[in-house]
Amino acid sequence: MAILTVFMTLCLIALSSSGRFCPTKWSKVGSKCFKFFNYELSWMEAEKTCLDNDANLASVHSNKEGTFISYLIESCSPATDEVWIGGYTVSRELWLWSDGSKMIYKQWAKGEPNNAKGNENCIIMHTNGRHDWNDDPCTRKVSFICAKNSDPKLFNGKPIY
Ligand code: MAN
Ligand code: CA
Repeated sequence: MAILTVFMTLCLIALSSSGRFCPTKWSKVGSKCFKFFNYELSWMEAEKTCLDNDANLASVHSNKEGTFISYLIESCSPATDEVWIGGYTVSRELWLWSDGSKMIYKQWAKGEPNNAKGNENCIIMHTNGRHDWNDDPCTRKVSFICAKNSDPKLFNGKPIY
């Protein structure tokens, strides 16, 4: 019995470090784990909360990821219609992802990004049947979605020696 328990524990450790699973309360799509945080923070505070969870605000690289995030939020909180994702800019010439990945796929809503208030340097994603983006002031308090790699060996830019 004891041997079986040890074997099963080792097996579980091997499987979870192989990236087959996400931690409890995180949902897996492809190689990534997502978690919706159902309270409102500024973009910066939201990113800090993701970092505290070994994650970043979510980067979105495909229609599939956008649709999934929108669906996840809708099922957790139907009243939520926008969330922070990890997109931001410093110069307005270049949009960046806080996890360091390259922003190639873009899903701007019609007329966006418009920098309407002159300081719209962070990206919110509309939810509730949509998953298009708007640039908005980073100081706005909005709920948010964090993401991390399901395989800890691929963890967000952290070197492996
Ligand atoms: C508000 C803000 C802007 C956005 C417009 C779209 O003014 O959320 O960021 O561009 O609405 O109408
Ligand atoms: Ca805008």
